[in-house]
Amino acid sequence: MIDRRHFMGMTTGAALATGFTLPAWAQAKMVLKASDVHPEGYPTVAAVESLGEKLSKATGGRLSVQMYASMQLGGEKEAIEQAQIGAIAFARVSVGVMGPVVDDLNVLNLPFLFRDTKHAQTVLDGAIGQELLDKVTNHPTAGLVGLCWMDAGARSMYDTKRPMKDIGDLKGLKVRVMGNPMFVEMMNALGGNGVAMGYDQVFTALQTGVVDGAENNPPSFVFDNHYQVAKYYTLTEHLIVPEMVVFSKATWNKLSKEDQALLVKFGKEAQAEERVLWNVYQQQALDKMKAAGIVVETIADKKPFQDAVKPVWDKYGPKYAEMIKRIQAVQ
Ligand code: GTR
Repeated sequence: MIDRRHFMGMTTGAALATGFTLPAWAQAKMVLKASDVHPEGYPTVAAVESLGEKLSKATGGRLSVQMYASMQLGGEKEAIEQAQIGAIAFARVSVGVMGPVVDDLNVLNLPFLFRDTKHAQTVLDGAIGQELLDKVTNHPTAGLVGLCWMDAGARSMYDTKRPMKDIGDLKGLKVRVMGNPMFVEMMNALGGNGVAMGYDQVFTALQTGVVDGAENNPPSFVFDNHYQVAKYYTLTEHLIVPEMVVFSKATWNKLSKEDQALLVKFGKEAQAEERVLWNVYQQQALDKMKAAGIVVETIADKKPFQDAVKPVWDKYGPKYAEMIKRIQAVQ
């Protein structure tokens, strides 16, 4: 039986300093802020909001989630930084931008690593997925907890200039990539000019001609409105980059073990929920592209693209050789 008087007047900070975890009834209300670059209704946003509702319910409203969608708090680099200092709790970001923070994740950013999206899902749902989440949590300086994965399909090229029928059509195009040197090198190896830039700047850059194109999955292309300025979409499917929900370690350490366990549980559920929503959104995006008259090119033979990115594999592959082998072995 816990004696309430024992905890009376003890601040959360004091309790932590003495190694105590305050019982649930004595813990302060917390509004956990979450950031996502995508708008309301997008699968990742909806899944984190659903996690928040469950958390509120399970804690009688003591813990809740406030979602800041549509880049209200900036791009993904900003979200990661805000989570690191504890200004926000949840950052839903791409592994593309997490790679430079937690090097072990960069293996997932190798072009054409996964055979298809199903392969990526099986890897992330299994032991490797958990191991890589733990790499985030146990990283000595990242200041983040790897909570769960989110699907993001496959990324393809799009541009404002011309239909891309084969790899030669990429020549000379300035193509925006995520802020990670690996992607700049990938784009240059493919014949384009890779320009790294935050997601929050992409629409304007396409509109003003700062870049000629970008690459992303159909839902991002459509629901973040890039399709209004880039009319040519080419199914290169060169990257299957998963996404993550990372949680601020500064905030995590203020939570009781019970609350942390709730977050882990609801995180896993959010991962599954997002996948279902993703499939629906992916189809909606393709339908919307068609209705908007977007020229969609399919690439029958991806081999020239796969061959072209060999320098990226030569440079980064050896470092991740063991993990690559394990990933490739997953059926
Ligand atoms: C989207 C992804 C975002 C962001 C964006 C980008 O597919 O959902 O997290 O990484 O791509 O290209 O920056």
